[in-house]
Amino acid sequence: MLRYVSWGLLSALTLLLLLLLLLLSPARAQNPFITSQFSADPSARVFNGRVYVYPSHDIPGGPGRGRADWFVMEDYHVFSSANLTDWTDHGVIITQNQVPWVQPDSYSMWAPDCVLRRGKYYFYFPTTPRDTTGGGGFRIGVAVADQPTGPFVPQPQPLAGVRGIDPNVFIDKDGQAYLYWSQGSIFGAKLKDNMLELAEPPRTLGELPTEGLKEGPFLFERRGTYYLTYPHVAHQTERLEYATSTSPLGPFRVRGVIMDESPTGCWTNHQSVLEFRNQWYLFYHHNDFSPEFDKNRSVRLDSLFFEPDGAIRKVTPTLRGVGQTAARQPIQLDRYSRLSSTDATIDFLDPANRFRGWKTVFTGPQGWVQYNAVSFGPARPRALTLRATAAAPGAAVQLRLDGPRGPVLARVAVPPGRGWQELSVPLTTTSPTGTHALFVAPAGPAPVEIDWVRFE
Ligand code: FUB
Repeated sequence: MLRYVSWGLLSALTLLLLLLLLLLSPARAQNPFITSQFSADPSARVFNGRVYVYPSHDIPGGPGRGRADWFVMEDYHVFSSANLTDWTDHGVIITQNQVPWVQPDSYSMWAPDCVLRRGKYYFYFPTTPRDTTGGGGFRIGVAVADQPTGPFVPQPQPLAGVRGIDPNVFIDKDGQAYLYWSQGSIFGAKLKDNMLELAEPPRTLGELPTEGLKEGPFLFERRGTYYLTYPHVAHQTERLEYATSTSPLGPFRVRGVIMDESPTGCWTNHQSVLEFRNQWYLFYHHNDFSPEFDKNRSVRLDSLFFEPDGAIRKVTPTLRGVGQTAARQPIQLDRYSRLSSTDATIDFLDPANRFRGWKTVFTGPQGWVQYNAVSFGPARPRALTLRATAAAPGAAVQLRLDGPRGPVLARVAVPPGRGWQELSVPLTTTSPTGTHALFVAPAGPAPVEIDWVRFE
């Protein structure tokens, strides 16, 4: 009897553990860094030494679910990471049909923000109200929690005196909090101490470009300079720009471009800027999982640097993202640092389920891919496993350390016609420690596709 009870208990515990693991499943590193769903408009914050990202959550529209050709967003998730590499999805924190003042079928939960003030987390979000007396359009609501992951309790009414989207809250060194938002232009006002009311009438931050849409304000302070960052349509689509001031509400001086327009035409971009462990980062979005429809976006992050005079150095978007990748985890070469311009391409692993990620395809002998900052640690690996597929005989792959002339780590033959295979080979005598780049190229005449490589 006891044996049955223990088995029953054990199975229940195992199920619980599996459910927990599923809920807290880490996303993959590199860009985009959330790979289980669409995500946009990332507001990144450090709370208690951990990075939290509050993005919008794009979903595909359809009958009874918003407009198929527009942004469709019904809820918000929060994600967190201790190292900017492994991300945990903490699940839904606010849903459109659980906020009293929100039109429950509006699917317009746009770009949010969250700040910590005296032990409480204040989550600001823009969406469509039920009550449109006094004018239509977006209102901004607040929900309050004791933890960064919630549960968040929404206020019964949206913020009085505020109409628009893309709320951002900045708390200055003296404790004064400011709310910024947009509606064509960018507005700002002091918040009362309760974080739930404006302390003064809003003002337009008027020294910004007058032509072209501006939205998505995000303000931060560094060494006494207040940086107001914002997407702006200067030409065709949004690019990220910034202006600086010596005070949170200006006057601002336009300083330049942080990130150029998307090379592939994603119309929106939306940023936040964060310092974490003495390095600055730019969080932004692109439409990686949905190249043909730019209203299903994905959040990314890259390092950001300042010039000696305080100017922001323009950020070039990368797939590699930030940080080191552990050699003993699958290394996604398709999030490369460099890719040859001939005989190599990146494609979805499964076009029917793009969230399964990408593969590197070598179509000819000139192809190669380089992946930087792989961390081997102090213990030397002995073997390499490669997940690959080849259709024709003669396919093989060679891995080198550091670059095209670096020492060869392994050569792996890929047997044809067997679909995706995990192939393990011992490493050559050059088995590395420390941090290195990997350089991977075909070593045979036949085309070959690689999902990932991993060291053991
Ligand atoms: O995500 C919906 C809207 O697109 C945001 O509110 C804007 O900033 C733009 O990213």
